[in-house]
Amino acid sequence: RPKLSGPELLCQVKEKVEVTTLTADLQPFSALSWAPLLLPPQQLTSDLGPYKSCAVVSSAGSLRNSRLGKEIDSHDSVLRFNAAPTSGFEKDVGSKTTIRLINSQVMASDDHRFLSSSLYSSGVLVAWDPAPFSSNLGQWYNHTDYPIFIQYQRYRRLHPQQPFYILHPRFEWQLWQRIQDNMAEPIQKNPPSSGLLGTILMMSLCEVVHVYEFLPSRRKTELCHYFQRFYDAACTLGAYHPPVVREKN
Ligand code: NCC
Repeated sequence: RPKLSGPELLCQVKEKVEVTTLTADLQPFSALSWAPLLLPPQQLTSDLGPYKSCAVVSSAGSLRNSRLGKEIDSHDSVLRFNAAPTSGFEKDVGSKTTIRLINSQVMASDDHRFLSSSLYSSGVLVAWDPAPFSSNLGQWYNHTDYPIFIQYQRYRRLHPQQPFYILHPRFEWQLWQRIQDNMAEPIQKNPPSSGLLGTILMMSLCEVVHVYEFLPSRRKTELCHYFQRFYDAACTLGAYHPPVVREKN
């Protein structure tokens, strides 16, 4: 099977992967009492951007002592992930947060205090849940990995003014398919990481996207996250999350 070069693969992703979010008119949501009130009427891509320049800030430990904060903040739009903080780390990661992409585990776990922590209250929120491959929205709705919809409803009622989108699982699996089609051997049906989802999301909103430390640079370290004293090379190389190795390759 012909392998695509990096630039060819990026062009193919842009052409074939559609960044879609849930809207109130979709089945089964249109028939649920809460959804028309709380889900956005429009797609994220019609509400946000276009931006000239964007930064995608991975949570990698190699951002620590990078002094990239000013450069990151000079972008028109900055995307961050999960519980990654800026407070106390401004020199290295900047302070601007335009979009925060969170997985459903963050929304559901008590440790993250998702409903009350101020970490989540600035910028636009975008959430995703690892939906089963080839399930329809109704099947996924009844069997989410973590209780994304319960937490979404709670959060929206507490913060009705903050824009908050949920990625359509079709986006996860279309992106997974691009990775699979570029590999010789079959890979596990696990959705891509937040890092890759966020990068492709920004490619649909921005003219230029700069991605910080998603691919290990000369700063590579065993420190897992820039904000925690936890060391494990597997964080960067992807041993916990097998598709991460593939998406980084
Ligand atoms: O660690 P995580 O990812 O929140 O990191 C966000 C994105 O940054 C990139 N990254 C991170 C660390 C590192 N050393 N190198 C990196 O390139 C990755 O692209 C990553 O996606 C996730 O993808 O959502 C993930 O979430 C965590 C965890 O759920 C949250 O941090 C909340 O605690 C997952 N960790 C575990 O389940 C233990 C992680 O596997 C994937």
